[in-house]
Amino acid sequence: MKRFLALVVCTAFALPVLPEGPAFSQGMAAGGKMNMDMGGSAPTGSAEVTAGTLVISKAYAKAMLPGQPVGGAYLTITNNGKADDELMSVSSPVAGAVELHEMAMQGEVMKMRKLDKGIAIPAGKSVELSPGGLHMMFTKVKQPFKQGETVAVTLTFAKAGNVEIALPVSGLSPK
Ligand SMILES: [Cu+2]
Repeated sequence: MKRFLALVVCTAFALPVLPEGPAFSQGMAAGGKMNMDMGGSAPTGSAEVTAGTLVISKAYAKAMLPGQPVGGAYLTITNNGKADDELMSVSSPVAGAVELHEMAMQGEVMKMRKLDKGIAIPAGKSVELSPGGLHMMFTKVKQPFKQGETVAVTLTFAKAGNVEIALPVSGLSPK
């Protein structure tokens, strides 16, 4: 049941149910197939923060459509230390909740799930949250994210503790 709910939330995020508009046809193909910005690099203006042995880079949030209650954000975490860390949770004053999600193609279908555990950040490794893969999902967003704004988030790590970062909001379809 929990997984089903998470799937519904993700679908709402991926398929904003809105009157037909230009943004609608851009991201989506018919049949619920997703055309996300696979392998794209982070938009310019993305944020970078150092916290102990962690470097957080390429951090940004995606602009949201009017009325869309769910938003996504991405970043890369590099662990230059000798000890593993873990991104345990994320919070933001502008969202009811921020969940850690995973997305992967299974054949032609994009499957999403909420991660019950955090995201491991192994020593000496980089972990990328990016469109089409791991991501942060903001739910119950009060005001849809607009390009040019920033979104404040607090990342909570097992070892590095709380790290605050302001995510610049990129355009709806950064290409
Ligand atoms: Cu999601």
